[in-house]
Amino acid sequence: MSRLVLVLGDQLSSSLSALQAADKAQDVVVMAEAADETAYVRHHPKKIALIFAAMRKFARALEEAGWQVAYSQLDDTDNAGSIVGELLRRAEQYGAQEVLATEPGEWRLITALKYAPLKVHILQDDRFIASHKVFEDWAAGRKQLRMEYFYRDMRRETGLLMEDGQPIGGKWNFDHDNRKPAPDDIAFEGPLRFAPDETVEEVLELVEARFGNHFGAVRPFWFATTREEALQQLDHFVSKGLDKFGDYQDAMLNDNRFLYHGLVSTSLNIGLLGPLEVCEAAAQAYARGDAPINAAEGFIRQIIGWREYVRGIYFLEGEDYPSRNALGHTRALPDLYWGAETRMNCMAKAVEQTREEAYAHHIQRLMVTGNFALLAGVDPEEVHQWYLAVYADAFEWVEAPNTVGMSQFADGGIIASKPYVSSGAYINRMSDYCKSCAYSVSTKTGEKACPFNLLYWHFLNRHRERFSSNARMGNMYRTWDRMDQEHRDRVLKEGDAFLARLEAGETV
Ligand code: FAD
Ligand code: DLZ
Ligand code: SF4
Repeated sequence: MSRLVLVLGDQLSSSLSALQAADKAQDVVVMAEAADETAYVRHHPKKIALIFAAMRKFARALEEAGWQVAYSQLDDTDNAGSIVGELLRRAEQYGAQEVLATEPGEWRLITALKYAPLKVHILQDDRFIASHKVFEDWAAGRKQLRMEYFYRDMRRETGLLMEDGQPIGGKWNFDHDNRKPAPDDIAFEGPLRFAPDETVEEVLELVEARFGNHFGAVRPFWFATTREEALQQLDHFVSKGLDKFGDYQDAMLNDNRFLYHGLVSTSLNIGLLGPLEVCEAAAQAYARGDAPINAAEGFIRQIIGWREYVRGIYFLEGEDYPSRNALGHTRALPDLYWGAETRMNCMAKAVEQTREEAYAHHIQRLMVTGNFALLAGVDPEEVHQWYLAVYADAFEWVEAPNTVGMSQFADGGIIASKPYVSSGAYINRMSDYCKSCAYSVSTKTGEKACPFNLLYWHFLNRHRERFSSNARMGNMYRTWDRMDQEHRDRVLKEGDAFLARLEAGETV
């Protein structure tokens, strides 16, 4: 009797464990564009288009490789609208009773599969370097989890940038050499832009018709939607952009959205690329002398370090992780996150780019939109749902720990040892945003004062009890305490007034 083989929209890898465990001669692959999956948050239309286009092309590639594929398009009249609904429908159609599934990257879907009235075998997702067991063993008994130590184990495990058991260059981490402010000129032309073919065009029309009212522009659409395109994108970045990745990974510019970033997360996260091949490409560029160690090491650390680490935390911490709220923040997400007018140029730029590209790089996510939400005390679950909706690379296993943990400190310090908050000075140092802003970054109080300056101290003051004993934050509190009382009172009063205006929906 045939079994069903579930392939989700972010599982587009021919090495997928469910496919490996199946029998091409008799099992049926089930892939479904499911209304429920498009609706649990209001995904950016580009994200939906990316997933549907890549799913359709992957289904075709599976058929060409001899698989029988039962593919449901969103508008098919008999589409049941949910993953489990589609499995039940296909089970009846093919007389199947068992399902092979690779573990989804979201607790929501894992639970749905577990309770489905079918025998579902959930297999490990081995497209990652560290299995759940490896991560659990690593974490067991440690008082504090820190990515850096996990990363070193991953270097040893993969042998990436290692020589005779030691890190190449004599250090594990070259971050000290990275994080330079934005340069005047960017030599990298940015990512390759793939023109829509017939399949993509069909999907774009569907997405425009069904999700045109979601936040975000569906066109121009140029993401890689096949493994071949993803490999071209990777090769383009490694040969032309990687050399300066380390230097400028934290820089931000008004007129350059991609700087020296790889744009590989969309392909990695839907399975078109694997983490090891991406890292090996970077390690080879270093070996050839095409990229310095600070760039290759920095890039590889993001993937075998951060990417694996946040996944480990998501599964270790359990289902309630995305709704944690250690700081008790309750403010509603301000409308400016959905494009309402704002006078803060950094926020306007980050949101505008998010709307147009479904992409913002790490520092825009962390130190602009994330920083503002944290300083303003926005409910972290609302922040989480925003990030999950608006970025094309957002799947809960990677988005939630980055948002809830790293960016909002809502997990109480599991991912980050201190909150990522900064005043406007950091944004000014790393970008040219402040030069064209209605606020003045060097002004601390008054009408022109940069809101990040006011809210930074407001945040520290209102969370004093929790953070003043944090060794990494003592300096900040000492600086605050040295300011004269009158100034501090004024900052807090103006901070309150700013938050009241934000709450009232005024343009800030
Ligand atoms: P590059 O800057 O070129 O980096 C290379 C690769 O490293 C990325 O493709 C990505 O796979 C990996 N990487 C880098 N940083 C991280 C990280 N912190 N966690 C996991 N992988 C990382 N990344 C996602 O893939 N999906 C998300 O939903 C997501 N949400 C985020 C939310 C917040 C609040 C923050 C602060 C970060 C988030 N990140 C997320 C991490 C990071 O911003 C993106 O991975 C990166 O911007 C993707 O662009 P890129 O491919 O050009 O990356
Ligand atoms: C994000 C997403 C969207 C928008 N649509 C689909 C879909 O129609 N079918 C599907 O199989 N997967 C989709 N996904 C991805 C899932 O919602 C989910 O985030 C991942 O499978 C979790 O690993
Ligand atoms: Fe952002 Fe403040 Fe700079 Fe304006 S002055 S761009 S609000 S950091």
